[in-house]
Amino acid sequence: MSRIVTLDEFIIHRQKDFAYASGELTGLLRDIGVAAKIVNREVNKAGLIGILGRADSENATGDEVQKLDLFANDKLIECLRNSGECAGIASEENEDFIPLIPVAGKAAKYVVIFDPLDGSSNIDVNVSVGTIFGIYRRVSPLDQPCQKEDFLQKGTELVAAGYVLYGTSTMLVYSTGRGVNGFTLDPSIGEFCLSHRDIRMPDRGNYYSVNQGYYLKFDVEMRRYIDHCSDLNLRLRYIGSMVSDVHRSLFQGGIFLYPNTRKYPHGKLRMVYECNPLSYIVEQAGGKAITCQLQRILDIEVHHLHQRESIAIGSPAMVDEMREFVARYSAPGF
Ligand code: P6P
Repeated sequence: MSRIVTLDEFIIHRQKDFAYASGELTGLLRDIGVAAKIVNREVNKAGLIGILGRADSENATGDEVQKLDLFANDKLIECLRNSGECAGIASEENEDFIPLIPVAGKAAKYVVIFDPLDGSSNIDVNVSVGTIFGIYRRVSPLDQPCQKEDFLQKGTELVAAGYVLYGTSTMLVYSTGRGVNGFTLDPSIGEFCLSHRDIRMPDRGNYYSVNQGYYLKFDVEMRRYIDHCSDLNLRLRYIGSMVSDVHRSLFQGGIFLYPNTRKYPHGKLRMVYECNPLSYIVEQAGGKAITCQLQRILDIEVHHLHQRESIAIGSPAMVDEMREFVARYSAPGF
């Protein structure tokens, strides 16, 4: 049996990958790990302590906010505020970004974006949800409060991204640009332990993931590709939590689609704290992530915090095949 490698130990060991690393990113990743453990504790007993149910509010993008969303948001902000390595935060739950006061006068180099609890409509029915995060190096002057442009960088500028999946077990999966590694929380010792080293996404899989209920609202080329998946007898799996559906594809192969519709002409999912961080991880694991208009997600210019985009993300051979369908059926005459 191989020895336990904790997340902290792994992060510190991997710091040597960065020639000029001085520990800030290491500290930030460890702080996010702590916040994940705190959120996990509440997610796992949400049904017991009355934090299920709606908080009677809507978030920045109009989704109904569940109490656990607010709890997760508050805990992540609290951990990052005290970190000393984070200059500011942008969250799905907050309309604008949140500049953080320097701790002990130290000018933090990084900003953090997150969706504190993705898929929160699943909370009340005990289906998996997740936290998605990304870390950018600031582009604004370090001796001033962070600015909006720090958060509107392209996905290619991410220095790290990851997610925590609160499922049958709690896993933290992250990348700092040198591959993807997964850590499973061992509640008996309260540590995330290395469980999936150097994750590689299968070239293709037997699953496709899309909200079939919107089928008639998709463009014809997307309907043709979805028909093709059905013709191949692929299995439809759709959890209603992007991080859960992408996590399955990461391990078993597959493709997740959220095409544009009349209700969401640019797609529903948010670039900053859903599409970019998950696309960063998927590409690091050998997968692909493009819009339904065939642009690479990570190359897209981001103009506002809650910018939406269509997405097709997953196994490279399946994303390539979807690209061919879109190119073929979106040509004039179809
Ligand atoms: P729909 C959750 O609200 C989310 O942002 C993603 O996690 C999920 O994949 C999608 O929206 C579900 O949206 O319209 O299918 O309910």
